Amino acid sequence: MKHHLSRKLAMEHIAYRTCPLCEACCGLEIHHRDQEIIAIRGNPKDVFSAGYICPKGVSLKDLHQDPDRLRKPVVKRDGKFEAISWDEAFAIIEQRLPGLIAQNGADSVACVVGNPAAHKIGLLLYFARMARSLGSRNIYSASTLDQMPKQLSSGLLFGSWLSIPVPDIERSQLLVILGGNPMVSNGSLWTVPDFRGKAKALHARGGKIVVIDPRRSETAEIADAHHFIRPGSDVYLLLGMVHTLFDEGLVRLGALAEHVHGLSEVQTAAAAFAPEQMAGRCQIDAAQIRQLARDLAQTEGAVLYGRIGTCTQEFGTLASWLIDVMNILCGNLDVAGGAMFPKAAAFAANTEGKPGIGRGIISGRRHSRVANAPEVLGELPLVCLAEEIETPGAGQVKALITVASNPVLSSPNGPRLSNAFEQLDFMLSIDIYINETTRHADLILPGLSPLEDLHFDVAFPQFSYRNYARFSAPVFAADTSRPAEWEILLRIAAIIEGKGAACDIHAWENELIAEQVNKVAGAFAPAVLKMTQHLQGPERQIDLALRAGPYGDQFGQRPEGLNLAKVKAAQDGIDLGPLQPRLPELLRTPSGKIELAPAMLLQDLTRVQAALQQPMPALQLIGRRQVRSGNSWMHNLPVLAKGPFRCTALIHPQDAANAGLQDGAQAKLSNQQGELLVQVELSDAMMPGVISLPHGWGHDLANTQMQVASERPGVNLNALLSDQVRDPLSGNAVLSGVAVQICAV
Ligand SMILES: Nc1nc2c(c(=O)[nH]1)N[C@H]1C(S)=C(S)[C@@H](COP(=O)(O)OP(=O)(O)OC[C@H]3O[C@@H](n4cnc5c(=O)[nH]c(N)nc54)[C@H](O)[C@@H]3O)O[C@H]1N2
Ligand SMILES: Nc1nc2c(c(=O)[nH]1)N[C@H]1C(S)=C(S)[C@@H](COP(=O)(O)OP(=O)(O)OC[C@H]3O[C@@H](n4cnc5c(=O)[nH]c(N)nc54)[C@H](O)[C@@H]3O)O[C@H]1N2
Ligand code: SF4
Ligand SMILES: [Mo]
Repeated sequence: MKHHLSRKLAMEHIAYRTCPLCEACCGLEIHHRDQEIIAIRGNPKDVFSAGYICPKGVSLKDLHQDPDRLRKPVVKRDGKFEAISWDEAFAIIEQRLPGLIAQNGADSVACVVGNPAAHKIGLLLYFARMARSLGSRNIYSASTLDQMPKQLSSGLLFGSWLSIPVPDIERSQLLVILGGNPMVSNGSLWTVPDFRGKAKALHARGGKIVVIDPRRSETAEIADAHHFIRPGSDVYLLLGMVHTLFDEGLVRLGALAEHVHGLSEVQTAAAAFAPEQMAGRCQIDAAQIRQLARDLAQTEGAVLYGRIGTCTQEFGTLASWLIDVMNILCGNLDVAGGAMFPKAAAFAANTEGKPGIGRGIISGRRHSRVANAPEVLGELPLVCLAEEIETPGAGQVKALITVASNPVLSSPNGPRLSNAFEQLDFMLSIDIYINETTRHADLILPGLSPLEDLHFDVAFPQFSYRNYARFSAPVFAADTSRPAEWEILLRIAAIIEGKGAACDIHAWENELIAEQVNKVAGAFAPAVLKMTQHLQGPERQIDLALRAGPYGDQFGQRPEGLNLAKVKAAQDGIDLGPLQPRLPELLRTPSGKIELAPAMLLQDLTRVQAALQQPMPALQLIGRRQVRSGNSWMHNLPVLAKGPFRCTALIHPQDAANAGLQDGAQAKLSNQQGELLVQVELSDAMMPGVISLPHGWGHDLANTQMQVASERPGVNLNALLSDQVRDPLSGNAVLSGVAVQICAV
């Protein structure tokens, strides 16, 4: 009997769970026996990802079990971290933070939020809540290392920050990829699980893929054509293509004609940038530039997709803008097979308010104290953080809260940030590791394992190749003494607002929700609140957003519509169909038009004119993503860390020969910013004159607790990048195309 019972207890279960480790948002099966994970697989019945999984998805097991992952708050005493209780931890925050704010003002506390927050609803929604309570101008995030240029250009064109069109890949016949490598990254600002499978299907129906990249990337390997481009020069290529469309009479706005403002301004602006003048700058033949433009204009179902390579450069906002300009001028926006706008089931600004018109976006409402950099989307550029800590005077940053971010490795001039963090009066990190950044903290508060947390994607359904809704419940129950991350952030907010560390945050949250609902629901508010009162935290937010959303049950007025209970019940997700045309309904610009020629962008072209006169560096450095890696923090997971050493510098054999370097040699990679000792790997996939090194490495710093990662630390690419250059419009860092030298050691 006893034997029988234990076998029954140990039965294998399958839990369904969205992977939070990259933008592909794959639906996974977690096979487990009690607390033991037996296997992690792609869920073949998932309506969105249909069974796809990559090695990182499998690594969720290692992450869940990682002995280095923090389970308890740790406080630094005499230079060493010690585990403490949650009550003690919040008491420390209450002792330190409000006093600092009272003495030095809210701006003296900076917050940095990192990439994993985009994948965790508790962090995403409640970081915003905490930042609101704080009211500091010093809010920073990984967005200014990544996609801020695209958000700014989209905001200017379409009126909201996340109205970013994505390739309708299931119907495209020509996909041109500029500065993205979805075969490795699994897509970005484009949620497209199993890119390889979708590319295969595109080829099977006679379609073509063209990749433009300084490296013959893994995506270029499966493409029909690949063109090298000089790093940082996309703006020249794009201006040459836009010029060609006007020059050769290829502009056709189609159904968009009546919704576009500023066509003639764009024509006038592009006149000065003929492909014949641009070719030398981007190192793509003028004839090739013209042909690319013709192909995009003359193919039914063509789309130009640009990603991080086009953002992390000095002209990031211009390049991001020109990609949309190309799609619009070619008649490829908002049509099947072209660039289309998803319609998310919840949380999308472009489904809220009056359709077709809005307030648009504003930037520059505040400026950073030292560099006078404009605020964009409520943030300042992350490259400005170190100087804000170091520079004395009113408004100096004296305390820091990091939330799921590792800027010492992920931001330019990481070593300077590392030193600056040592000057802080107080540093609090909400993080799961003691790593290169959090080792500087006075206190670290760990979140739950993803498998102990619920999951609902807030942002990615706004960039998905298909519309869908999906929710994952926690796979494992968390230790009841541990708060979820939303509760951690809300409690910190309560402390900042003077409600005390012992505040009943659940009651407070009910008040906050009531305020929010009263504002939008008017007379219906009491009914809406009643319908959702059994839920709390993120679950209540999701239910409210789904019900009010474009497919929602409208709190009972459309009974067939979505709500949280229905989405929860669908373990494989709910398919909401292929992308549909959304113009002009999606627009939220004050004019109700697509603003094709925003003044801020036209003015910035003078900077391009000036740059045309600048010399071009002989050797430039770019980054590289890798399948078994996720920015800076997954190198501690054994299943990903195994295999060959990956933090190598790829260099073209000719450049290697010029520097007297052989495959596998150690070399000094340097510039005015610093120097790194790197292992060289010869590769004819590199454009001559370009070296590629992955980012997120350099795990050899003292006092971290990441055993596996520290065994093969690699080097920190960002030690060679300057924090003094950025795209001035978006504040985005320049991560690509930096001048370097290389020599043998
Ligand atoms: N040179 C160069 N630099 C780059 C890039 C590049 O291409 N080249 N890419 C940039 C880009 S696109 C990005 S997005 C940034 C990313 O840079 P960051 O935003 O700094 O993100 P990560 O490096 O992913 O570090 C994630 C942090 O979150 C913690 N963490 C992980 N999971 C959780 C969790 O569940 N809860 C909490 N609280 N913490 C967690 C990790 O321990 C780690 O400290 O890097 C940028 N840096
Ligand atoms: N396995 C894995 N997946 C990831 C991540 C990871 O670290 N590992 N990180 C995630 C994150 S945070 C993000 S933001 C996404 C990013 O997703 P992607 O944008 O697809 O990122 P990358 O793979 O870095 O691809 C950028 C490409 O641009 C090229 N490039 C570099 N400089 C230039 C340039 O100046 N012009 C042009 N045209 N091309 C250039 C590079 O050679 C590279 O092939 O990936 C996400 N997915
Ligand atoms: S592709 Fe991204 S979402 Fe899918 S399993 Fe891999 S890491 Fe997870
Ligand atoms: Mo990113």
